[in-house]
Amino acid sequence: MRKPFKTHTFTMISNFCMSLNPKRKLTFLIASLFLFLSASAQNATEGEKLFKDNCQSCHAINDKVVGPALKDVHKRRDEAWLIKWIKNSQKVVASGDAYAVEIFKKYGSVMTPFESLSDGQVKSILAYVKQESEKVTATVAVTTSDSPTSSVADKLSTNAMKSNINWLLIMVVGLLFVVIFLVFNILETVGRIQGHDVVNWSSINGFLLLTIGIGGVALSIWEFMVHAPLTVSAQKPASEHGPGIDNMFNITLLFTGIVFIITQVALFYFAWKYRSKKNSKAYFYSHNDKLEYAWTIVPAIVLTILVINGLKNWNKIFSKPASGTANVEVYAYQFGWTARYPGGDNKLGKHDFRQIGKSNALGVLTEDPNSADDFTSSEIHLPVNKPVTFKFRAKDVIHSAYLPHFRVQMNVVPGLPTEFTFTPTVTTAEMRTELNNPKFDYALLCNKICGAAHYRMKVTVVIDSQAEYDKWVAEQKPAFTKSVTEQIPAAKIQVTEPNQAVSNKPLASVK
Ligand code: HEC
Ligand SMILES: [Cu+2]
Repeated sequence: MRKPFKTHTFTMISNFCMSLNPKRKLTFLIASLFLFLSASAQNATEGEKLFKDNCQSCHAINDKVVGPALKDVHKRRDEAWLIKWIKNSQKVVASGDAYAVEIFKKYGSVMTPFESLSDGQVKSILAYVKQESEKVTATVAVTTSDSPTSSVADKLSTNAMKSNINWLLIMVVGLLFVVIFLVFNILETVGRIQGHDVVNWSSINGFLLLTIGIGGVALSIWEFMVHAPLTVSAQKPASEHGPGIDNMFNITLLFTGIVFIITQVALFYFAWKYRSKKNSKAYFYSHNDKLEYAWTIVPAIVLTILVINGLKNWNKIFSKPASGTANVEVYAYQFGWTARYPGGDNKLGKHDFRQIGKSNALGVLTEDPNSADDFTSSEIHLPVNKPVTFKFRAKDVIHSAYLPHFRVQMNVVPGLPTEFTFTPTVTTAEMRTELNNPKFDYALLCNKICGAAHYRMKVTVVIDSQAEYDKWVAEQKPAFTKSVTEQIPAAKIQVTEPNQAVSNKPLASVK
Protein backbone atom coordinates (compact mmCIF):
# COMPACT_ATOMS: atom_id res chain seq x y z
CA MET A 1 0.00 0.00 0.00
CA ARG A 2 2.92 2.32 0.56
CA LYS A 3 4.23 2.40 -2.93
CA PRO A 4 1.16 3.63 -4.84
CA PHE A 5 0.65 6.29 -2.22
CA LYS A 6 4.18 7.55 -2.76
CA THR A 7 3.86 7.50 -6.55
CA HIS A 8 0.63 9.39 -6.32
CA THR A 9 2.12 12.03 -4.06
CA PHE A 10 5.05 12.33 -6.39
CA THR A 11 2.79 12.88 -9.41
CA MET A 12 0.88 15.52 -7.55
CA ILE A 13 3.97 17.38 -6.52
CA SER A 14 5.46 17.16 -9.99
CA ASN A 15 2.20 18.48 -11.45
CA PHE A 16 2.26 21.32 -9.05
CA CYS A 17 5.78 22.28 -10.08
CA MET A 18 4.87 21.96 -13.72
CA SER A 19 2.14 24.49 -13.29
CA LEU A 20 4.75 26.98 -12.19
CA ASN A 21 7.08 26.36 -15.13
CA PRO A 22 7.50 29.71 -16.89
CA LYS A 23 8.15 28.11 -20.26
CA ARG A 24 4.75 26.49 -20.17
CA LYS A 25 3.10 29.79 -19.36
CA LEU A 26 4.80 31.42 -22.30
CA THR A 27 3.63 28.73 -24.71
CA PHE A 28 0.14 29.19 -23.43
CA LEU A 29 0.27 32.95 -23.82
CA ILE A 30 1.57 32.77 -27.38
CA ALA A 31 -1.01 30.17 -28.29
CA SER A 32 -3.87 32.23 -26.92
CA LEU A 33 -2.59 35.36 -28.62
CA PHE A 34 -2.41 33.51 -31.93
CA LEU A 35 -5.89 32.18 -31.40
CA PHE A 36 -7.24 35.57 -30.54
CA LEU A 37 -5.75 37.16 -33.65
CA SER A 38 -6.71 34.37 -36.01
CA ALA A 39 -10.37 34.29 -35.00
CA SER A 40 -12.46 36.63 -37.05
CA ALA A 41 -13.07 38.77 -34.02
CA GLN A 42 -15.66 41.11 -35.48
CA ASN A 43 -17.86 38.34 -36.78
CA ALA A 44 -17.65 36.34 -33.63
CA THR A 45 -18.59 39.33 -31.47
CA GLU A 46 -21.82 39.79 -33.35
CA GLY A 47 -22.28 36.03 -33.17
CA GLU A 48 -21.76 36.04 -29.43
CA LYS A 49 -24.59 38.48 -28.92
CA LEU A 50 -26.91 36.59 -31.25
CA PHE A 51 -25.98 33.35 -29.54
CA LYS A 52 -26.71 34.76 -26.11
CA ASP A 53 -30.03 36.22 -27.22
CA ASN A 54 -31.31 33.24 -29.18
CA CYS A 55 -29.50 30.02 -28.42
CA GLN A 56 -28.17 30.20 -24.91
CA SER A 57 -31.45 29.20 -23.32
CA CYS A 58 -31.01 25.73 -24.82
CA HIS A 59 -27.35 25.41 -25.80
CA ALA A 60 -23.91 25.73 -24.29
CA ILE A 61 -20.59 25.12 -25.99
CA ASN A 62 -19.34 22.36 -23.73
CA ASP A 63 -22.40 21.14 -21.90
CA LYS A 64 -25.58 19.51 -22.93
CA VAL A 65 -28.48 21.73 -21.91
CA VAL A 66 -31.82 21.28 -23.64
CA GLY A 67 -30.00 20.75 -26.91
CA PRO A 68 -26.59 19.20 -27.52
CA ALA A 69 -23.27 20.85 -26.66
CA LEU A 70 -22.35 22.83 -29.74
CA LYS A 71 -18.60 22.34 -29.43
CA ASP A 72 -17.11 21.39 -32.81
CA VAL A 73 -20.49 21.35 -34.50
CA HIS A 74 -18.73 22.85 -37.55
CA LYS A 75 -16.79 19.59 -37.82
CA ARG A 76 -19.90 17.48 -37.60
CA ARG A 77 -21.95 19.21 -40.29
CA ASP A 78 -21.15 21.57 -43.15
CA GLU A 79 -22.21 25.19 -43.12
CA ALA A 80 -25.07 24.84 -45.60
CA TRP A 81 -26.62 22.11 -43.52
CA LEU A 82 -26.22 24.11 -40.31
CA ILE A 83 -27.84 27.19 -41.81
CA LYS A 84 -30.80 25.14 -42.99
CA TRP A 85 -31.04 23.45 -39.60
CA ILE A 86 -30.89 26.61 -37.55
CA LYS A 87 -33.47 28.37 -39.69
CA ASN A 88 -35.90 25.52 -39.41
CA SER A 89 -34.73 22.27 -37.90
CA GLN A 90 -38.09 20.58 -38.32
CA LYS A 91 -37.95 21.09 -42.06
CA VAL A 92 -34.61 19.30 -42.16
CA VAL A 93 -36.04 16.51 -40.02
CA ALA A 94 -39.10 16.29 -42.27
CA SER A 95 -36.87 16.04 -45.34
CA GLY A 96 -35.70 12.69 -44.00
CA ASP A 97 -32.08 13.77 -43.43
CA ALA A 98 -30.68 10.82 -41.46
CA TYR A 99 -28.50 12.88 -39.08
CA ALA A 100 -31.32 15.32 -38.36
CA VAL A 101 -33.81 12.54 -37.68
CA GLU A 102 -31.33 10.87 -35.36
CA ILE A 103 -30.57 13.90 -33.18
CA PHE A 104 -34.22 14.90 -33.11
CA LYS A 105 -35.09 11.41 -31.86
CA LYS A 106 -32.27 11.52 -29.34
CA TYR A 107 -33.21 14.88 -27.83
CA GLY A 108 -36.90 14.58 -28.47
CA SER A 109 -37.60 18.29 -28.22
CA VAL A 110 -38.16 20.79 -30.94
CA MET A 111 -35.59 23.47 -31.55
CA THR A 112 -37.10 26.90 -32.11
CA PRO A 113 -37.00 27.86 -35.81
CA PHE A 114 -34.98 31.01 -36.50
CA GLU A 115 -36.26 32.00 -39.90
CA SER A 116 -35.82 35.67 -39.13
CA LEU A 117 -32.04 35.31 -38.89
CA SER A 118 -30.16 36.12 -42.08
CA ASP A 119 -27.54 33.74 -43.49
CA GLY A 120 -24.91 36.24 -42.41
CA GLN A 121 -26.21 36.27 -38.86
CA VAL A 122 -26.27 32.49 -38.68
CA LYS A 123 -22.73 32.44 -40.03
CA SER A 124 -21.59 34.83 -37.33
CA ILE A 125 -23.17 32.62 -34.67
CA LEU A 126 -21.31 29.66 -36.15
CA ALA A 127 -18.09 31.69 -36.18
CA TYR A 128 -18.59 32.36 -32.49
CA VAL A 129 -19.30 28.70 -31.75
CA LYS A 130 -16.19 27.72 -33.72
CA GLN A 131 -14.05 30.25 -31.86
CA GLU A 132 -15.30 29.01 -28.50
CA SER A 133 -14.78 25.36 -29.49
CA GLU A 134 -11.17 26.07 -30.38
CA LYS A 135 -10.49 27.98 -27.21
CA VAL A 136 -11.18 24.94 -25.12
CA THR A 137 -9.24 22.55 -27.33
CA ALA A 138 -6.22 24.85 -27.30
CA THR A 139 -6.07 25.09 -23.52
CA VAL A 140 -6.02 21.35 -23.14
CA ALA A 141 -3.50 20.91 -25.94
CA VAL A 142 -1.07 23.42 -24.46
CA THR A 143 -1.34 21.94 -21.00
CA THR A 144 -0.39 18.53 -22.15
CA SER A 145 1.99 19.22 -25.02
CA ASP A 146 5.18 20.07 -23.17
CA SER A 147 5.38 17.33 -20.64
CA PRO A 148 6.70 14.55 -22.84
CA THR A 149 8.39 12.74 -19.97
CA SER A 150 5.40 12.12 -17.80
CA SER A 151 2.83 9.82 -19.29
CA VAL A 152 0.42 10.38 -16.42
CA ALA A 153 0.57 14.13 -16.77
CA ASP A 154 -0.24 13.75 -20.45
CA LYS A 155 -3.69 12.66 -19.54
CA LEU A 156 -4.37 15.42 -17.07
CA SER A 157 -6.32 18.46 -18.13
CA THR A 158 -5.90 21.83 -16.46
CA ASN A 159 -8.83 21.11 -14.21
CA ALA A 160 -7.48 17.84 -12.99
CA MET A 161 -4.23 19.56 -12.14
CA LYS A 162 -5.97 22.28 -10.20
CA SER A 163 -7.87 19.72 -8.16
CA ASN A 164 -4.59 17.96 -7.42
CA ILE A 165 -3.18 21.16 -6.01
CA ASN A 166 -6.23 21.49 -3.80
CA TRP A 167 -5.74 17.96 -2.55
CA LEU A 168 -2.16 18.81 -1.72
CA LEU A 169 -3.33 21.81 0.31
CA ILE A 170 -5.88 19.74 2.14
CA MET A 171 -3.19 17.19 2.96
CA VAL A 172 -0.83 19.85 4.30
CA VAL A 173 -3.55 21.32 6.50
CA GLY A 174 -4.49 17.84 7.67
CA LEU A 175 -0.89 17.07 8.58
CA LEU A 176 -0.65 20.33 10.49
CA PHE A 177 -3.59 19.28 12.63
CA VAL A 178 -1.99 15.91 13.30
CA VAL A 179 1.23 17.64 14.41
CA ILE A 180 -0.64 20.02 16.73
CA PHE A 181 -2.59 17.10 18.16
CA LEU A 182 0.62 15.16 18.82
CA VAL A 183 2.31 18.15 20.45
CA PHE A 184 -0.57 18.55 22.89
CA ASN A 185 -0.58 14.82 23.53
CA ILE A 186 3.08 14.98 24.49
CA LEU A 187 2.51 18.03 26.71
CA GLU A 188 -0.31 16.22 28.50
CA THR A 189 1.87 13.19 29.07
CA VAL A 190 4.60 15.43 30.44
CA GLY A 191 2.04 17.01 32.75
CA ARG A 192 0.89 13.63 33.99
CA ILE A 193 4.48 12.62 34.73
CA GLN A 194 5.23 15.86 36.53
CA GLY A 195 1.98 15.69 38.46
CA HIS A 196 0.49 19.05 37.42
CA ASP A 197 -1.28 20.41 34.32
CA VAL A 198 1.00 21.71 31.60
CA VAL A 199 -1.92 22.40 29.29
CA ASN A 200 -4.83 24.42 30.63
CA TRP A 201 -7.66 23.41 28.31
CA SER A 202 -10.15 25.83 29.83
CA SER A 203 -7.89 28.76 29.08
CA ILE A 204 -7.21 27.55 25.56
CA ASN A 205 -10.93 27.05 24.85
CA GLY A 206 -11.85 30.37 26.40
CA PHE A 207 -9.21 32.14 24.38
CA LEU A 208 -10.20 30.39 21.14
CA LEU A 209 -13.85 31.30 21.69
CA LEU A 210 -12.95 34.92 22.27
CA THR A 211 -10.89 34.92 19.06
CA ILE A 212 -13.74 33.37 17.08
CA GLY A 213 -16.18 35.89 18.55
CA ILE A 214 -14.08 38.94 17.75
CA GLY A 215 -13.05 37.51 14.38
CA GLY A 216 -16.64 36.61 13.47
CA VAL A 217 -18.07 40.02 14.29
CA ALA A 218 -15.15 41.71 12.53
CA LEU A 219 -15.65 39.56 9.43
CA SER A 220 -19.40 40.32 9.43
CA ILE A 221 -18.69 44.04 9.56
CA TRP A 222 -16.05 43.70 6.84
CA GLU A 223 -18.45 41.71 4.66
CA PHE A 224 -20.98 44.45 5.10
CA MET A 225 -18.63 47.25 4.19
CA VAL A 226 -17.00 45.50 1.24
CA HIS A 227 -19.64 43.37 -0.44
CA ALA A 228 -22.95 44.92 0.51
CA PRO A 229 -22.28 47.99 -1.67
CA LEU A 230 -21.87 45.66 -4.66
CA THR A 231 -25.36 44.21 -4.39
CA VAL A 232 -28.42 45.42 -6.23
CA SER A 233 -30.01 46.37 -2.91
CA ALA A 234 -27.35 49.02 -2.51
CA GLN A 235 -28.47 50.70 -5.71
CA LYS A 236 -31.35 53.07 -5.61
CA PRO A 237 -34.65 51.30 -6.26
CA ALA A 238 -36.08 51.88 -9.72
CA SER A 239 -39.76 51.59 -8.85
CA GLU A 240 -42.34 53.58 -6.96
CA HIS A 241 -42.81 51.07 -4.15
CA GLY A 242 -39.07 50.31 -4.02
CA PRO A 243 -38.11 52.83 -1.32
CA GLY A 244 -40.80 51.37 0.97
CA ILE A 245 -39.31 47.88 0.62
CA ASP A 246 -35.78 49.17 1.15
CA ASN A 247 -36.95 51.06 4.19
CA MET A 248 -38.39 47.88 5.67
CA PHE A 249 -35.16 46.04 4.97
CA ASN A 250 -33.12 48.74 6.62
CA ILE A 251 -35.26 48.99 9.73
CA THR A 252 -35.27 45.20 10.11
CA LEU A 253 -31.53 45.18 9.59
CA LEU A 254 -31.03 47.88 12.18
CA PHE A 255 -32.94 46.00 14.88
CA THR A 256 -31.56 42.56 14.07
CA GLY A 257 -28.08 44.05 13.69
CA ILE A 258 -28.15 45.55 17.18
CA VAL A 259 -29.42 42.28 18.64
CA PHE A 260 -26.82 40.33 16.66
CA ILE A 261 -23.91 42.39 17.95
CA ILE A 262 -25.12 42.36 21.59
CA THR A 263 -25.82 38.62 21.70
CA GLN A 264 -22.64 37.60 19.89
CA VAL A 265 -20.43 39.79 22.02
CA ALA A 266 -22.09 38.51 25.21
CA LEU A 267 -21.94 34.89 24.09
CA PHE A 268 -18.24 34.82 23.32
CA TYR A 269 -17.15 37.23 26.02
CA PHE A 270 -18.90 35.19 28.72
CA ALA A 271 -17.46 31.95 27.34
CA TRP A 272 -14.05 33.49 27.89
CA LYS A 273 -14.71 35.36 31.11
CA TYR A 274 -16.29 32.42 32.92
CA ARG A 275 -13.90 29.75 31.75
CA SER A 276 -13.17 27.26 34.48
CA LYS A 277 -10.43 28.33 36.86
CA LYS A 278 -8.93 26.52 39.74
CA ASN A 279 -11.17 26.79 42.81
CA SER A 280 -13.78 28.81 40.93
CA LYS A 281 -17.35 27.87 41.74
CA ALA A 282 -20.43 28.25 39.53
CA TYR A 283 -22.85 30.91 40.73
CA PHE A 284 -26.38 29.59 41.04
CA TYR A 285 -28.95 31.96 39.61
CA SER A 286 -32.40 30.53 39.03
CA HIS A 287 -34.33 33.30 37.30
CA ASN A 288 -35.08 36.98 37.14
CA ASP A 289 -38.62 38.20 36.45
CA LYS A 290 -37.56 41.64 35.30
CA LEU A 291 -35.15 40.18 32.78
CA GLU A 292 -37.81 37.84 31.42
CA TYR A 293 -40.30 40.68 31.09
CA ALA A 294 -37.70 42.70 29.27
CA TRP A 295 -36.74 40.07 26.73
CA THR A 296 -40.36 39.16 26.06
CA ILE A 297 -41.84 42.63 25.82
CA VAL A 298 -39.07 44.40 23.92
CA PRO A 299 -38.99 41.92 21.01
CA ALA A 300 -42.81 41.83 20.97
CA ILE A 301 -42.93 45.60 20.53
CA VAL A 302 -40.19 45.61 17.92
CA LEU A 303 -41.79 42.79 15.93
CA THR A 304 -45.19 44.51 16.07
CA ILE A 305 -43.67 47.67 14.64
CA LEU A 306 -42.00 45.65 11.86
CA VAL A 307 -45.17 43.73 11.03
CA ILE A 308 -47.40 46.80 10.98
CA ASN A 309 -44.92 48.55 8.76
CA GLY A 310 -44.87 45.48 6.52
CA LEU A 311 -48.66 45.32 6.29
CA LYS A 312 -48.83 48.98 5.38
CA ASN A 313 -46.36 48.45 2.58
CA TRP A 314 -48.10 45.30 1.43
CA ASN A 315 -51.41 47.12 1.15
CA LYS A 316 -49.80 49.96 -0.72
CA ILE A 317 -48.17 47.60 -3.20
CA PHE A 318 -51.23 45.45 -3.79
CA SER A 319 -53.91 48.10 -3.91
CA LYS A 320 -54.35 48.54 -7.64
CA PRO A 321 -53.74 51.93 -9.19
CA ALA A 322 -57.01 53.54 -10.23
CA SER A 323 -56.49 53.64 -13.96
CA GLY A 324 -54.14 53.36 -16.85
CA THR A 325 -52.63 50.02 -15.93
CA ALA A 326 -51.04 48.26 -18.83
CA ASN A 327 -51.04 44.47 -18.83
CA VAL A 328 -48.05 42.45 -19.90
CA GLU A 329 -48.09 38.70 -19.69
CA VAL A 330 -44.82 37.21 -18.55
CA TYR A 331 -44.65 33.57 -19.51
CA ALA A 332 -42.05 31.32 -17.89
CA TYR A 333 -40.81 28.03 -19.25
CA GLN A 334 -37.77 25.85 -18.88
CA PHE A 335 -35.61 27.82 -19.59
CA GLY A 336 -36.61 31.31 -20.54
CA TRP A 337 -39.22 34.03 -20.47
CA THR A 338 -41.52 35.37 -23.15
CA ALA A 339 -43.41 38.61 -22.72
CA ARG A 340 -46.78 38.98 -24.42
CA TYR A 341 -48.12 42.47 -24.94
CA PRO A 342 -51.82 43.12 -25.45
CA GLY A 343 -51.39 45.46 -28.41
CA GLY A 344 -53.61 48.46 -28.98
CA ASP A 345 -56.71 47.11 -27.23
CA ASN A 346 -54.74 46.58 -24.00
CA LYS A 347 -56.50 43.22 -23.75
CA LEU A 348 -54.55 40.00 -23.78
CA GLY A 349 -56.17 37.22 -25.78
CA LYS A 350 -57.30 34.19 -23.81
CA HIS A 351 -55.07 31.16 -23.59
CA ASP A 352 -55.46 27.45 -23.10
CA PHE A 353 -52.63 25.10 -22.32
CA ARG A 354 -54.08 22.57 -24.78
CA GLN A 355 -53.21 24.96 -27.59
CA ILE A 356 -49.54 24.99 -26.69
CA GLY A 357 -47.70 23.65 -29.68
CA LYS A 358 -44.89 23.99 -32.11
CA SER A 359 -45.79 27.40 -33.45
CA ASN A 360 -48.02 28.59 -30.62
CA ALA A 361 -45.61 28.31 -27.73
CA LEU A 362 -47.86 30.31 -25.39
CA GLY A 363 -51.08 28.46 -26.20
CA VAL A 364 -52.90 31.67 -27.06
CA LEU A 365 -56.44 31.23 -28.41
CA THR A 366 -56.33 32.73 -31.87
CA GLU A 367 -60.11 32.71 -32.16
CA ASP A 368 -60.25 35.27 -29.38
CA PRO A 369 -60.32 38.62 -31.21
CA ASN A 370 -58.33 40.16 -28.38
CA SER A 371 -55.33 38.06 -29.32
CA ALA A 372 -55.16 39.32 -32.89
CA ASP A 373 -52.98 42.28 -32.06
CA ASP A 374 -51.01 40.64 -29.25
CA PHE A 375 -47.30 40.57 -29.85
CA THR A 376 -44.48 38.79 -28.09
CA SER A 377 -40.97 39.82 -27.25
CA SER A 378 -37.94 38.22 -25.68
CA GLU A 379 -36.95 41.57 -24.24
CA ILE A 380 -39.29 43.42 -21.91
CA HIS A 381 -39.84 47.08 -22.67
CA LEU A 382 -41.82 49.32 -20.33
CA PRO A 383 -42.53 53.03 -20.35
CA VAL A 384 -41.23 54.97 -17.38
CA ASN A 385 -43.63 56.26 -14.72
CA LYS A 386 -46.60 54.20 -15.95
CA PRO A 387 -48.03 51.47 -13.77
CA VAL A 388 -47.73 48.06 -15.38
CA THR A 389 -49.32 44.79 -14.32
CA PHE A 390 -47.29 41.71 -14.99
CA LYS A 391 -49.51 38.66 -15.40
CA PHE A 392 -47.38 35.66 -14.69
CA ARG A 393 -47.94 32.25 -16.22
CA ALA A 394 -45.74 29.15 -16.17
CA LYS A 395 -45.65 26.36 -18.69
CA ASP A 396 -43.97 23.58 -16.78
CA VAL A 397 -42.73 23.98 -13.21
CA ILE A 398 -42.71 26.70 -10.57
CA HIS A 399 -40.51 29.62 -11.49
CA SER A 400 -40.08 32.88 -9.69
CA ALA A 401 -39.98 36.23 -11.42
CA TYR A 402 -37.36 38.39 -9.77
CA LEU A 403 -36.69 41.97 -10.79
CA PRO A 404 -34.18 43.03 -8.16
CA HIS A 405 -33.78 46.62 -9.34
CA PHE A 406 -37.52 47.18 -8.99
CA ARG A 407 -37.76 45.24 -5.73
CA VAL A 408 -40.28 42.90 -7.33
CA GLN A 409 -40.58 39.18 -6.84
CA MET A 410 -43.47 36.88 -7.52
CA ASN A 411 -43.81 33.13 -7.86
CA VAL A 412 -44.82 31.92 -11.30
CA VAL A 413 -46.89 28.78 -10.88
CA PRO A 414 -48.28 26.47 -13.58
CA GLY A 415 -52.07 26.59 -13.55
CA LEU A 416 -52.22 29.43 -11.04
CA PRO A 417 -51.91 32.87 -12.59
CA THR A 418 -50.22 35.44 -10.35
CA GLU A 419 -49.67 39.13 -10.93
CA PHE A 420 -47.74 42.12 -9.69
CA THR A 421 -48.38 45.78 -10.39
CA PHE A 422 -45.56 48.26 -10.13
CA THR A 423 -44.37 51.52 -11.61
CA PRO A 424 -40.83 51.81 -12.92
CA THR A 425 -39.44 55.23 -12.14
CA VAL A 426 -35.94 55.29 -13.60
CA THR A 427 -35.20 54.70 -17.29
CA THR A 428 -32.40 52.41 -18.38
CA ALA A 429 -30.54 55.44 -19.74
CA GLU A 430 -30.86 57.32 -16.44
CA MET A 431 -29.66 54.31 -14.47
CA ARG A 432 -26.67 53.95 -16.79
CA THR A 433 -25.66 57.53 -16.07
CA GLU A 434 -26.36 57.12 -12.38
CA LEU A 435 -24.18 54.02 -12.10
CA ASN A 436 -21.66 55.36 -14.57
CA ASN A 437 -21.93 52.09 -16.44
CA PRO A 438 -22.92 52.36 -20.11
CA LYS A 439 -23.50 48.61 -20.28
CA PHE A 440 -25.99 48.44 -17.42
CA ASP A 441 -29.29 46.71 -18.08
CA TYR A 442 -32.21 45.86 -15.85
CA ALA A 443 -32.99 42.18 -15.70
CA LEU A 444 -35.77 39.75 -15.01
CA LEU A 445 -34.34 36.60 -13.45
CA CYS A 446 -35.72 33.30 -12.30
CA ASN A 447 -35.31 32.98 -8.57
CA LYS A 448 -36.44 29.40 -8.13
CA ILE A 449 -34.13 26.51 -8.91
CA CYS A 450 -36.26 25.12 -11.72
CA GLY A 451 -33.93 22.74 -13.52
CA ALA A 452 -30.55 22.25 -15.14
CA ALA A 453 -30.45 25.54 -17.04
CA HIS A 454 -32.24 27.63 -14.40
CA TYR A 455 -29.36 30.08 -14.37
CA ARG A 456 -30.05 30.96 -17.98
CA MET A 457 -33.50 32.32 -17.24
CA LYS A 458 -32.57 35.93 -17.55
CA VAL A 459 -34.00 38.54 -19.87
CA THR A 460 -33.22 42.19 -20.29
CA VAL A 461 -35.78 44.71 -19.12
CA VAL A 462 -35.63 48.10 -20.79
CA ILE A 463 -37.30 51.11 -19.24
CA ASP A 464 -37.92 53.58 -22.02
CA SER A 465 -39.11 57.12 -22.12
CA GLN A 466 -42.68 57.26 -23.45
CA ALA A 467 -41.42 58.29 -26.91
CA GLU A 468 -38.87 55.49 -27.12
CA TYR A 469 -41.47 53.04 -25.91
CA ASP A 470 -44.04 54.11 -28.49
CA LYS A 471 -41.43 53.71 -31.18
CA TRP A 472 -40.58 50.23 -29.98
CA VAL A 473 -44.24 49.20 -29.87
CA ALA A 474 -44.71 50.46 -33.40
CA GLU A 475 -41.96 48.12 -34.58
CA GLN A 476 -43.60 45.00 -33.13
CA LYS A 477 -45.68 42.64 -35.25
CA PRO A 478 -48.76 40.71 -34.14
CA ALA A 479 -47.72 37.17 -33.25
CA PHE A 480 -50.94 35.23 -33.29
CA THR A 481 -52.19 35.60 -36.82
CA LYS A 482 -53.31 32.72 -39.01
CA SER A 483 -49.95 32.13 -40.64
CA VAL A 484 -48.03 31.79 -37.39
CA THR A 485 -50.45 29.47 -35.69
CA GLU A 486 -51.30 27.27 -38.64
CA GLN A 487 -51.36 24.04 -36.66
CA ILE A 488 -54.68 24.92 -35.08
CA PRO A 489 -57.53 23.33 -37.08
CA ALA A 490 -58.67 25.86 -39.65
CA ALA A 491 -62.32 25.52 -38.70
CA LYS A 492 -61.63 26.85 -35.23
CA ILE A 493 -59.89 30.00 -36.30
CA GLN A 494 -61.82 33.19 -36.78
CA VAL A 495 -58.97 35.56 -36.52
CA THR A 496 -59.83 39.08 -37.31
CA GLU A 497 -57.08 40.38 -39.51
CA PRO A 498 -54.55 42.23 -37.42
CA ASN A 499 -55.15 45.88 -37.61
CA GLN A 500 -51.88 47.74 -37.74
CA ALA A 501 -53.41 51.07 -36.88
CA VAL A 502 -54.90 49.73 -33.68
CA SER A 503 -52.04 47.51 -32.61
CA ASN A 504 -49.49 50.24 -32.92
CA LYS A 505 -51.18 52.46 -30.43
CA PRO A 506 -48.96 52.95 -27.41
CA LEU A 507 -49.96 50.81 -24.54
CA ALA A 508 -50.17 53.48 -21.92
CA SER A 509 -52.36 55.83 -23.90
CA VAL A 510 -55.18 53.31 -23.74
CA LYS A 511 -57.50 53.71 -20.83
C1 HEC B 1 -35.80 25.74 -27.46
C2 HEC B 1 -34.47 25.21 -27.38
C3 HEC B 1 -33.45 25.52 -28.46
C4 HEC B 1 -33.04 26.74 -28.91
C5 HEC B 1 -33.53 28.12 -28.45
C6 HEC B 1 -31.99 26.49 -29.85
N1 HEC B 1 -31.80 25.13 -30.00
FE1 HEC B 1 -30.46 24.23 -31.22
N2 HEC B 1 -31.14 22.41 -30.65
C7 HEC B 1 -32.12 22.20 -29.71
C8 HEC B 1 -32.38 20.77 -29.60
C9 HEC B 1 -33.39 20.13 -28.65
C10 HEC B 1 -31.50 20.15 -30.50
C11 HEC B 1 -31.37 18.65 -30.76
C12 HEC B 1 -32.14 18.26 -31.98
C13 HEC B 1 -33.61 18.32 -31.82
O1 HEC B 1 -34.15 17.79 -30.83
O2 HEC B 1 -34.26 18.90 -32.69
C14 HEC B 1 -30.74 21.21 -31.15
C15 HEC B 1 -29.75 21.00 -32.11
C16 HEC B 1 -28.96 21.98 -32.65
C17 HEC B 1 -27.86 21.75 -33.56
C18 HEC B 1 -27.32 20.42 -34.04
C19 HEC B 1 -26.29 20.00 -33.00
C20 HEC B 1 -25.49 18.80 -33.34
O3 HEC B 1 -24.87 18.29 -32.41
O4 HEC B 1 -25.44 18.39 -34.49
C21 HEC B 1 -27.33 22.98 -33.86
C22 HEC B 1 -26.17 23.28 -34.77
C23 HEC B 1 -28.11 23.96 -33.14
N3 HEC B 1 -29.08 23.33 -32.42
C24 HEC B 1 -27.87 25.31 -33.20
C25 HEC B 1 -28.66 26.28 -32.57
C26 HEC B 1 -28.45 27.69 -32.70
C27 HEC B 1 -27.34 28.34 -33.49
C28 HEC B 1 -29.42 28.29 -31.97
C29 HEC B 1 -29.67 29.79 -31.82
C30 HEC B 1 -29.85 30.56 -33.02
C31 HEC B 1 -30.22 27.26 -31.36
N4 HEC B 1 -29.73 26.04 -31.75
C32 HEC B 1 -31.30 27.48 -30.51
C33 HEC B 1 -32.79 23.14 -28.98
C34 HEC B 1 -32.68 24.52 -29.15
CU1 LIG C 1 -37.08 29.09 -13.71
